[in-house]
Amino acid sequence: MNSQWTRREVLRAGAVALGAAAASPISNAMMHGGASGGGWGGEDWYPLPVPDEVPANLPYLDCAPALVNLGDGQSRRVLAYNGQFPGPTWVARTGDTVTTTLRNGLASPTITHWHGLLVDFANDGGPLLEIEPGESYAYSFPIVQRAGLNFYHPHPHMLTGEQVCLGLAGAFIVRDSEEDALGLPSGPYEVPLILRDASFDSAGNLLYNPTMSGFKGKFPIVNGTLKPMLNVDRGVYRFRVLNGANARPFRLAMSNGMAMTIIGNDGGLLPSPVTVTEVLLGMGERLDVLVDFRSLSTAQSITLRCLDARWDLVKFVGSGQAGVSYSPPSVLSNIAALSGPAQPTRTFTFDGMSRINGQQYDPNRLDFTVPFGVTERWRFKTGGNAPHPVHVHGAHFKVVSRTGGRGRLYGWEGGWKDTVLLGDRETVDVLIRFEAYRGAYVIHCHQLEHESMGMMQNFRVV
Ligand SMILES: [Cu+2]
Repeated sequence: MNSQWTRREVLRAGAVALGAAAASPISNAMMHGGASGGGWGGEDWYPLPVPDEVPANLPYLDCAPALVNLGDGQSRRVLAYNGQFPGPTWVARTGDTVTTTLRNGLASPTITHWHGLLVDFANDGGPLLEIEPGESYAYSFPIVQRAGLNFYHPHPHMLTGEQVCLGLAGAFIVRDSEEDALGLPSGPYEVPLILRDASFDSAGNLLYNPTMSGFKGKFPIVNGTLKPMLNVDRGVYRFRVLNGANARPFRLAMSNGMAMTIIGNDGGLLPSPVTVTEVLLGMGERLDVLVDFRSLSTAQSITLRCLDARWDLVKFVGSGQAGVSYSPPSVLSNIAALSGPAQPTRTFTFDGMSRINGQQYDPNRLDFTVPFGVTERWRFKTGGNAPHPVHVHGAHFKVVSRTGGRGRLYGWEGGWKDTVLLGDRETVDVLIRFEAYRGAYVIHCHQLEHESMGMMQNFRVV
């Protein structure tokens, strides 16, 4: 074990805070539980910000400590992409070429992975490509997939959980003509909601203090703001929802029980809209959701909640202004069928908190090879310590069955996925075919403490 590994294990073993350089007393609301920490309700709400948008060609993507305001006016220390928390939202189209240079202004190795984007090994930002402090890494890749919401975040060996928790994460939106043709709500009526949780040290800075069940923050944060509120017009909104938490699934519902219409997930549009009153979103998963506020009267408010944490995530307040009407068509996208083997080609058991098929990740070990262009059936199983959101780099997949545990698939798990939630005692089968690139990729648990502790394997598409 070299000294770098030893240092990482030390980092991993204890709480990591970002120092007291920006010392400012934590607010009374925080110290006394406020509304965010203790359940429904609350007093102070702050405007929901929307991250800045950047194009495919961005000269630099800087990772560095920064001071940010989470809405309550305090200056708090985080790790940020280009000084922003969350990082800027990339917006690009199918066929565009993404170019940027990542610059590591952190005190530890990092690399940025484009979760959900189909890119070659050199651009995938996996743990084999990490760079040291002060180094940079040039990315250049075409967008070869359809529209959808993706997720960029660090992926260095054993440090992903810490760096994401301390603030490095952002959204990457791909658009295409198929999506354009639907005429979905846009402009102010299309709003990203990047969900996560957070804890703070005594100076109010972001704190990484995972426990045996992973990092569970005391407060929800949406788009980098505590207790955000959004004034909404009487119309339909399109929310692009990303679960950017380390270890917390969100069970989403509106406070008045109203329906939400899910039109897309990790891999873009669903075949057809799915109407729900609640939806469980695992770490790393995304949703494209329409919410109809046409019946919300002026100054009336409802919230988007996490039922499990008993948190109000975002408060929506009726503006009284007219918005847009929108009803999705019954067919959103013609998604080609994918047929494959009836029996599993490979089985992956997610064991304990740090192993797949009994082994912890070794960056120097190749765990398996996959033939290019061949449809395989992969089976994911676990004996416990779930939820394990299983994420595969290099291809999207179709979820075909879930047995044990919840014992069913959900409508929002249709279409194409890159992350699927594996619950206790569950067995989930997916059909997957690597047809974008040959090369080295990883499969891992997106409970980021599990990943950082070794619940990951290397494979090569050949
Ligand atoms: Cu896991």
